Amino acid sequence: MYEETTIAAIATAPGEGGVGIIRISGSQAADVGSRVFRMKRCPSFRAAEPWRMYYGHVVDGPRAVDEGLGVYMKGPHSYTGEDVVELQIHGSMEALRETLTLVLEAGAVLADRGEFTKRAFLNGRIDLTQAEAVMDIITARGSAALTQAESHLSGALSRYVHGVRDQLKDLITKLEVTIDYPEEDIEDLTRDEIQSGLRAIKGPMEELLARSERGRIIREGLRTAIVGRPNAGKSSLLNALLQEDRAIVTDIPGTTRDTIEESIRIGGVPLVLMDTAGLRHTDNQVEKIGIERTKQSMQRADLILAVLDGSRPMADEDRQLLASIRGRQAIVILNKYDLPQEISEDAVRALAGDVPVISLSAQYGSGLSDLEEALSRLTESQDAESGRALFLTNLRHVELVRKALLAVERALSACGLGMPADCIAVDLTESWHTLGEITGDTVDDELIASIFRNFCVGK
Ligand SMILES: Nc1nc2c(ncn2[C@@H]2O[C@H](COP(=O)(O)OP(=O)(O)OP(=O)(O)O)[C@@H](O)[C@H]2O)c(=O)[nH]1
Ligand SMILES: [Mg+2]
Repeated sequence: MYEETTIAAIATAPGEGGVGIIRISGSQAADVGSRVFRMKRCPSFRAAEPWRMYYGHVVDGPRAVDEGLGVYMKGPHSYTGEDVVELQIHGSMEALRETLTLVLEAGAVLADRGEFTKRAFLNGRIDLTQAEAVMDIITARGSAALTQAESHLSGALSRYVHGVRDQLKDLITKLEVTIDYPEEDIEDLTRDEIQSGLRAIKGPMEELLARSERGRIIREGLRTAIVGRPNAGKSSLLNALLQEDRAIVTDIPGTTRDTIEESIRIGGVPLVLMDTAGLRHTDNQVEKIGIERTKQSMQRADLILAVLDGSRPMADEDRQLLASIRGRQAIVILNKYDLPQEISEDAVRALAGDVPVISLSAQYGSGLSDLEEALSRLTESQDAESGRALFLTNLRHVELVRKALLAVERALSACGLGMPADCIAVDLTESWHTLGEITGDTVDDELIASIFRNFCVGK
C-alpha cells in the first residue's frame, strides 16, 4: 500500500530561515523531484549519484522559482527506507509553499503528520520507541530530555524491552512443556526456576518505574510553586527570577488572584514556575478561588518555594505553611532581607524540618544568586542521574510497563499458591504481549495511527 504513494512536505519550521527543506519520499520521489528541480550537472535524480548534493533551480515551466541544492537518497538506505529526494532552498515561506505546490502537482501527495517516520517504522527501519524518540528530540526542553531521547533513539529502551521479553518467553516455554503433559504437576524444580526468573524481571522493572517519575520532570520541567502569605513578595520573586515584569506587584495584600505559570531554565532542567495567590483567610469570593488554586498548585508541585516576609514576625499562616512543607521537596525564602529581620532560620527549621533556608531581597536582587545556586544544585543532581540510567519519558511506555509488571506480580503469586502451569502462563503471555506494545511488535493499526498523529508535519 505504502509504495503506491509518494509523499511530500515542508520539513523545516514555518517562518523565515536561511534554508528550508522540502522532503519527498516514495517510489516516485526521483521522478517527482526531477520535474520541479533542474540540476546544472545532472539530467535527473534517477541519473544522479545518490547522497550527493547537486546545485540547481526549482522551476515552474520556464520560470525559476528559487535556487538551491537537491539530494537523492536511494532506499532502503534513507530515513523512511524508501527513495527520498530533499530539496534545500531558501527558507522563505513563500518559496517553500510555491515549491511544495509544484511538487504536489508533479505527482506527490501531501504527507500526514509524522508520515515519514511512520513509513520508517512500517518499513522496519526503526521500532516504535525510536519513532517516538524522534518526536521527543524535536520537542526536547533541556539537555537532560535530549540525552534521554537520544538514548531511546539509539535503541536503549528497545534493548531493555527485548531482553525482558526474551526472559519471559523462556519461562513460558518451560511452562508449556508442563502444559503439554497436563497429568503431571509442575515439578518443584521448574516452579523454583520460574519464581526466581520472575523475581529477576520484577526488581529492575520496579526500579525503572520509580525512575520514570524523574523522566517526567526532565521532559516537562520541575513544577515549582511559589507560595506564601499575601505581600510576602512572591510575584516580586517570580519577576526577579524571570528578569522581567511578568506579574503585577503592589503593596496591596491579595494582588495576585490567578496562578501564573512561566518556564525558565536553570542548569540543564527546565522549571515551570507558578506564582500563586497569597494564603490567608478571606471572605472575598475571587480571592477564595485563587487560594483554592494555590492549594492545588502546591499539591501538584515537585518543588515548593515557601516565601516569608522576613521583616515581619511570623504569622499563623506562615506557621501553617511551614508545617505543610515538612517532608516535601522545598526551599524556604526569607524575603525583604534589605529590611531588619524578624524571623530566624532556626525558627523556620523548628517548623519545617531540615530544609534549605535562603535570605534574599526580591525587590533589589541581592541573594538571588544563592537561590539560583540552590535550584541548580537540585536540577544538577537530577541531570547526573539521567545521564546514567535508562528511563521512561513517555507516558504510554510508563503505563505499559506498569501493566506488564502487574501481570508478572500475578504470575508470581500464582506460582506461590501452587496454581497450575497454564494459569501462570496466561499472565506471563500477557506481560510479554504488553511489553511488545512498547516497541510496536504487538500493536494494531489504530494505535499506530494515534501515535503518529501527535507528530509534526514534515517528520
Ligand atoms: N523592601 C522590600 N520590599 C519588597 C521586597 N519584595 C517585595 N517587596 C514589596 O512587597 C510588596 C508585595 O510584593 P508582591 O510581590 O506583590 O507580593 P505577593 O507575595 O505577590 O503578594 P500577593 O500577590 O498579594 O499575594 C510590594 O510592595 C513589593 O514592592 C523586598 O525584597 N524588599
Ligand atoms: Mg503576587
